[in-house]
Amino acid sequence: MKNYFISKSKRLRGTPYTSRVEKQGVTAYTIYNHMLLPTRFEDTLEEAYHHLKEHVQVWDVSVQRQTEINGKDSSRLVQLMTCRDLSKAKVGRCYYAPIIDHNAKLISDPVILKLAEDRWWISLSDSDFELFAKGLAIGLKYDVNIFEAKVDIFSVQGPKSTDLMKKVLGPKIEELKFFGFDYYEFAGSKHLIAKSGWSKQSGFEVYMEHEKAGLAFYDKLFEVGDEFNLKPGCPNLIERIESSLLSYGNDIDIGDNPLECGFDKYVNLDNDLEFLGKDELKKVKSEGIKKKLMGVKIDTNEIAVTSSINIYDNSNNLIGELRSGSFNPMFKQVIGIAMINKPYFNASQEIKINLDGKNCTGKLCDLPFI
Ligand code: THG
Repeated sequence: MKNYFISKSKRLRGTPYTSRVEKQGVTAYTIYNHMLLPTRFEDTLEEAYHHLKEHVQVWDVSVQRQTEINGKDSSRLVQLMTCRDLSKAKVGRCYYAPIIDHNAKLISDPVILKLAEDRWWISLSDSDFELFAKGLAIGLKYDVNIFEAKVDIFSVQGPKSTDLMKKVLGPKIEELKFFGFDYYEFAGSKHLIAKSGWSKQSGFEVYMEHEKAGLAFYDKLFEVGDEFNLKPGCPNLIERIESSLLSYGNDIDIGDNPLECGFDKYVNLDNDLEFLGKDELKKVKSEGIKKKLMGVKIDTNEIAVTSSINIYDNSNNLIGELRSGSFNPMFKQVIGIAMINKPYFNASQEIKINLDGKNCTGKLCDLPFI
C-alpha cells in the first residue's frame, strides 16, 4: 500500500514527547484527537508485536486527552452521559464506560477516572466529547467546570513493565491493582499512575502533569531500560486486535449502540439512575439487537483496512462489514473485527470477502479471540 506524509501544523498538535520519539526513530504518525500519535518505529509491525509480548515498550499516548469535569454537579453530569452505573465508583479507580447520546448511540468509549468526589477525568478515545458535555451542562444549568486538563500520558506496556517501573519508583508500584491508580513521586513531583493501557500485555499509564519532571521520568526509563530490552513503541494493531481491544472510529462509532458493541457488562438498566438513552436501551434490550460485533478469521495473510469492507455468505447475501483486521502470527491468518447483521450471528458461519480484488474465504467467531 502506498503511504503519504502528514503535513504538520499547529492544528495537528505535537506532544511533550514528540521531540523524544523523533530522536528515537518514529517513522509514521496518525492523527487522533487532533494530535500526533506515533504508529510505527523502525521495527516492522510484526517485530514490534513480538517485542511487546516479550519485553517492554514506552508509548507516547498523549492523544488520550483528559476532559476534566469538576464541581458540585460533576458526578450527576458524568452519570447522565454513561449507561455504566457509577453510583458506587471509588476515588482512585478507572472505569471503562460507554458515553452515549439520547438515542443510545456511542459518542466515545473512554476510561473514566474518579479523582475526588466532585472531580473526574474522562480519558477520551478519538471522539467529539467535550462540546457534547459542555452543551448538556449549559442547557441543564449544571454547576460544573469542563475543560481539557494539561495532562499527557505515556504508557509502559509489556510483561517486563512492572520490573522496569519498580527499578525507577521502588516496590510500592507492585501493589497497584488492574484499573487502580495512585500517586508516585519522581524528580520532586507526584505523578498519577494507573495500572492500565491499550494492550493486554500488562502495563502502566503515567498521567504526566508536570512537564519537566515527567520528561525526566520518561528519560530515566530509557536510561535504565536496557536490561529489560526496553524500546520506544506505540499501540500495536496486531496485538490490539488479537486482544479484542476496540478502537473507536474503527470498530465502533456513533452509528452503534453499546449492546451492539458487546458492552453488555457496562450497560446497567435496573436502577433509578438518570442517563441519556436509557429508555432506548431498554427497548433495544427487549427487542434484541439487529447487529453485533464479532470476530472474523480470513484465509489469507495480508490485509490493509482503510474503510469498511462488505462480508457475504456463500449465497452472496450481505451479512456485515469488516471494520479492522491484520495478519496474526499466532493464528497464522488474518483476523479482524466486524459488525454482523442479524440473523448471521452464529460463530463458525462461513464467509466470503473480496480484499483488493482477491476473493477470500473465512469464518466468523465470537469475541474475544483469546
Ligand atoms: N487508556 C486511557 N485512555 C484511553 C485508552 C487507554 N482512551 C482511549 C482508548 N484507550 C479507550 N478505549 C479503551 C478500550 C479498552 C480498554 C481501555 C480503553 C481496556 N479494556 C479492558 C478490557 O476490555 O478487557 C478492561 C476493561 C475493564 O475491565 O473495565 O483496558 O487505553 N487512559
